[in-house]
Amino acid sequence: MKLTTGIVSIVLAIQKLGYNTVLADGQQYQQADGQCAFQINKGTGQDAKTEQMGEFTINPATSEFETTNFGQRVNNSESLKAGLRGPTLMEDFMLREKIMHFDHERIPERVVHARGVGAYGYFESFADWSNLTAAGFLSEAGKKTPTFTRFSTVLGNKGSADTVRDDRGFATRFYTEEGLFDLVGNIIPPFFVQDAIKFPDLIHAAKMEPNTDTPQAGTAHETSYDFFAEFPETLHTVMWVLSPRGIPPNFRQVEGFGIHTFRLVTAEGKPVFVKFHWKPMQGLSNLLWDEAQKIAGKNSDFHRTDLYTAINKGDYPEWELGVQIIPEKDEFKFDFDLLDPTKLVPEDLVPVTKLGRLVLNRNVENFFSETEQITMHPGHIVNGIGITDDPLLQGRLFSYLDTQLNRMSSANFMQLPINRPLNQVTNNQRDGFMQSNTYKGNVAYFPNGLNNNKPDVASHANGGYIEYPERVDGRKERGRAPSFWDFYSQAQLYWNSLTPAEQQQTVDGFRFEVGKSKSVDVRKRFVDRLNQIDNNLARRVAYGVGVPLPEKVVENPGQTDSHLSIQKYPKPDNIRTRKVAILTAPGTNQEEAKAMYDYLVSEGAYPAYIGVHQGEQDGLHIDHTYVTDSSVLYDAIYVPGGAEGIKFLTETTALFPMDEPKVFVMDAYRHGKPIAASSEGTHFFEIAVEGMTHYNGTEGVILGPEQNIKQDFKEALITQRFWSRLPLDKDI
Ligand code: HDE
Repeated sequence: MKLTTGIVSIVLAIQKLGYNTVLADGQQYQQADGQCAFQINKGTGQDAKTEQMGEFTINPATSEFETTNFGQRVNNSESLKAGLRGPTLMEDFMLREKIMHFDHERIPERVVHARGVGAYGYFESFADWSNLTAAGFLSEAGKKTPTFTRFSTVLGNKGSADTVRDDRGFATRFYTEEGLFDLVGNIIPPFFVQDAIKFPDLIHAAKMEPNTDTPQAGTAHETSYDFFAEFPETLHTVMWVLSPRGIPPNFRQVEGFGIHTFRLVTAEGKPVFVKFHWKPMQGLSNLLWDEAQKIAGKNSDFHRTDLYTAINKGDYPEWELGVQIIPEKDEFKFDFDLLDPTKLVPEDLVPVTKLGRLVLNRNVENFFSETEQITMHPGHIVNGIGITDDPLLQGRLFSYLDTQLNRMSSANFMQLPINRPLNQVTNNQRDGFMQSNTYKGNVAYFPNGLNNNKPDVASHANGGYIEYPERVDGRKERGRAPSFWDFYSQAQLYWNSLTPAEQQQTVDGFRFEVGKSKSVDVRKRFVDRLNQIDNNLARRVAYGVGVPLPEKVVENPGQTDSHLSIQKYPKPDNIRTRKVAILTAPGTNQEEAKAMYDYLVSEGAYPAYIGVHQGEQDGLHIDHTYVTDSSVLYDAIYVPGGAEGIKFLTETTALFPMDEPKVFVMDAYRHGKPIAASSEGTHFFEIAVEGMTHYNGTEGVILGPEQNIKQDFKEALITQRFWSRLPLDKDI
C-alpha cells in the first residue's frame, strides 16, 4: 500500500517537471521554509554564511592548553625518551599523532588554477529580474546573497608568482536560498579551445614541459607555440593573453566573464541566452611586462597582498554583474556560433544589462580551509539558470567533480564548511571517507513507505530544478560544426580594437614569448599563423624573433569593438588604493613630504615614505627602504624637495644598491607612471631621466611648488598610466 503511494508520488513529481504543467498552474516558485537566511543578524552583525562558518571556527588564542586530537592535555613540545639523551620511545602517542598529522598536511593542488586568493562578500540585486530568470537571488531590488570569490592564475604551481603572464580565474560562489550557484569564469572573455576533449592537450602544451618541468607558470616556451601554431582556434585567446590583459596589476582591476553562453529561464519557462560579465568599479588596468617580471622577484605575492590589504583597509572592491541578453530567435543571427567558446559577443552589438553588484568585504580566516578547500563547479546551478550545448561547458560539467574527488580524497567534500550550502541538504547519499553527518533511521532510499516518501522528489512548484526542455536530436558524430570553423575574425577584431600602445605591448609580449622557443621552425610556423590575422602584427613579431618577414596573404577587414581596450575603459572618479612612493633621505624637506602624504591619505590613496633605513629619519617614520621596495611596486612616485636629501639620493652609499633612487624615477618614467616632484625634487627628476630621449615627453609628470601640484597629481593618478610616453615600433 505504502509502496504504491511512493510510486504515485514519483509519477506526480515527474508530471510536474514538464513546463506545460508549470505554465498551466502558473505557480511561481515559493521558498519551502519561507525564511530569508540573508538578512544580517542584528545580534551577531553577521550574514548567514559567516554565522555558519563561525560554528566551525576555532580561535587557538583562547585555548589555555594544548591537547591531542582525542582531547587529552599534553606537552606536545618534547618527545618521550629513554633518558633525556636516549632514544625516543615508540609508545610516545603525542609524537606519533603530531608527526602523522604533519605528514599528511598537503593535498594535491588543483591541476589548473592552483594558485589563488579568495575573499567573502555579498551580491546585491539591482531589481526584480523575474522577467528574465526564476533565480531567487535576482528576485528583488536590494536582495543580498553571501558570496565567496576565488581569483587564480591558470598555469603556475601553487607557489608560483602572481604577476606571470596568464589568463586568470574569476570564480564566484553565491550562497543562495536555493543552494549554490558557482559562476566559474575567467578574466578574458574567449577560451582557447572549442571542445573539452582538447583541454588536456592545451594544458599539457602550456604548462611546464614534461621532461624538465620548466618553465614555471607561463606559455613562454616551445611546446605552447608549437601547439598554438598547429591549432589555430587558440589564436583569439592567445591574442588576449599576450596583450596587456594577460598581466593585470591586481585582481581588483580585472573584468570577469562566464565565457560560455548560458540560459536564463523564467518561472514560466521563458528562456533567453546570456553571456555573464563582471565590470570592475575600480577601473581596468594592467602591468607592463617589465614591471610584471620585476615584481615577481620583489614580491611574488603581489596580487594576494593587494587584495588582502584593500579589504583590510575597508576599500572593498566592487564589480557589477551584467548580462548580454540574446533572445532565442536570434540564436543564428551572428557571424559566429553562440555555442563556440572561442568567440565573444561584441558589446557594440549586444550591450550589457547590469543585474546587481558584488562587494568583497571580508578576508578568509584560514587560507587552506576556505580558499584551498572550496570546490567551485560550473554544475552548481540554481533554478532559473541553465546550461547550453557549448561542447566546452559540457565537458567541464564532468571535470570539476572528478578532479575534486581526486583533490579532496573523499566524496564528502561538500560537507566542508566552505562548501556547505545554507539550506538543508537532504538526500539518500550515505557513508564514504570522512562522513561527518549522522543520519537517523533505516531508510536511505526512495521511494519509501517507511518515512512516508521523505525526503520527497521536488517539482517546480516547490523549488525543484527544471532542465530547460531544449529539443535535441541528431546523429552521433565526432567533429565540429562548420559554424565553429572561423578562427581568425575575432583575433582580428581584438587586434584592431587595441590602441597603438596596447598593440605595441602585444607585439612585445609575442617577441618575448615566441622568442623563448629554441626551435626556429616553431617561431616561423607561429608567425605564419599571426599573418593570417594581420600582416603588420606578423611582420613586427617576425622581426623580433628573427624569422623572415611574411608577405601579406589575407585582408584584415578592420572590424572593431569599442569595449575591448583597457586604455579606453572608463576611469574611476577617485584615487582610492593608489600606491604612491615618496622618495626621502636625510635632509628631505619634511614639510613637503608630509603635506603630500597627508593629502594622499585624505584622498584614500596609500602613500609610503621610502627612506635609506627603517625607523625614524628626520622626523619621518620609515617602513620601506630603497632595499626593500622599488618603483614597480607602486602606481606613482613623488620626490619632495630638500637640497641635502636630493644630494644624498644622488650619492653612492652602501645603504642601497648604486643609483637605486634614480632607478625608482627612471622606472616610473619609462613605465608611464605619474611622477610628481617639487622644489629641488624637480632637479632630481631631470638628472634621473637625462638621456632617456627615446621616451616621449612628460605627460603625467607634474613638477612645481608642492602646494600647486596636488590636484594635477590626483588627476594623473586617476589616469594611472601615460601610454603616450612609451615608444612605438617604427615601420617594419
Ligand atoms: Fe576550468 N578547471 N576547465 N575553466 N577552471 C578547474 O577544477 C576544466 C575552463 C576555471 O577557483 C579544475 O576544481 C576543463 C573555462 C576556474 O577553485 C578542473 C575545461 C573556464 C577554475 C578544470 C576548463 C575555466 C577552474 C581544476 C575545458 C572559464 C578555478 C581544479 C573543458 C569559464 C576554480 C578544479 C577555483 C578549475 C577543468 C575550461 C575556469 C580540472 C576540463 C572555459 C576559474 O576541473
